[in-house]
Amino acid sequence: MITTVTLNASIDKAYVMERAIENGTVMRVKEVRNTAGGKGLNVAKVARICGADVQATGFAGGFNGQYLEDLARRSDVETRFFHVEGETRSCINILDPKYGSTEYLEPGFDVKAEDVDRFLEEFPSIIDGSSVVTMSGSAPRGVPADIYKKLTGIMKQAGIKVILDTSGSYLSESLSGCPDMIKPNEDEIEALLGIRVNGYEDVLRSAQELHDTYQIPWVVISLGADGAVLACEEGIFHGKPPVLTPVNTVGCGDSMTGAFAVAMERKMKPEEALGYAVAVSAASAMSPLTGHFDLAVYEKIAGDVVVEVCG
Ligand code: TA6
Repeated sequence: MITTVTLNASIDKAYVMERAIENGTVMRVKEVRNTAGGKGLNVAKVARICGADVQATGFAGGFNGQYLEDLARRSDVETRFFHVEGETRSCINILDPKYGSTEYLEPGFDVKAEDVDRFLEEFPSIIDGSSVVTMSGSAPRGVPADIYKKLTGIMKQAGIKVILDTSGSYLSESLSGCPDMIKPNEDEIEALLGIRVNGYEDVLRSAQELHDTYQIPWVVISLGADGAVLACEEGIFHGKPPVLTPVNTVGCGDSMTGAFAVAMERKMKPEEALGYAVAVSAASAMSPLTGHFDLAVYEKIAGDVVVEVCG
């Protein structure tokens, strides 16, 4: 079973607009799509479509929290959220013909120190039976920056594989906990290493440096339409999808994380895992729904994904 951790879960609301948004005016939304969101829920939904057994945990609250869990269960994802005071946030993704996707991410509720402590106490039983745990996205106010490092320590003790996809101090404070995989994007690499990433060679060098410095087995750098680079013990690989015209790229990084979790659970070799994750992520870009892909679209794309040896 794969468990996904979403400390700052969200009701993701996609607004499909008839025409370009005009600030300062009244805009009528053509279609609203509500999905269980927050990066970890997108990871969970995609891992489920890949065929894994999945449960989602994290913090949720209020009526929105109940709605979030109901939405997750409608995607066949079991839920074991830790309920706190306050209402689970919403994240708005406005899709319009001129600007594409514009996201408004609410900060979420405040979490009390005692709730963080109780979640840590319950965490070993929550993840019991999991082979892989993913931890994704931001954390609500009140959650300490080293939370992911603490959670990683619990999982390492239980012999469970850990995939971490976050940013800022939540990422930098967690690397010494040595997760099995991280998936920073180029901006997160620059913040982590204090450098400018100018071009492909810098991406390869940064991935290798993070792998060597922190002994993280799989360092994945997502490159959007150019796929992703993976630095690991076996070398550096680049997985490239075919050229596509995306429908909705929000959550594609989360889809990649979900596919890597499935690949890890199925004990795929690095190159196979990279090709699989790049194909799933590309297929999710062809879906109007966040954290979703069509298996038939994946089948069409998978054969055209190229995995190159870079080093
Ligand atoms: O990656 C897309 C997304 O998961 C959206 O669906 C929205 O939930 C947002 O990211 C949340 O990001 P955060 O970093 O605040 O967890």
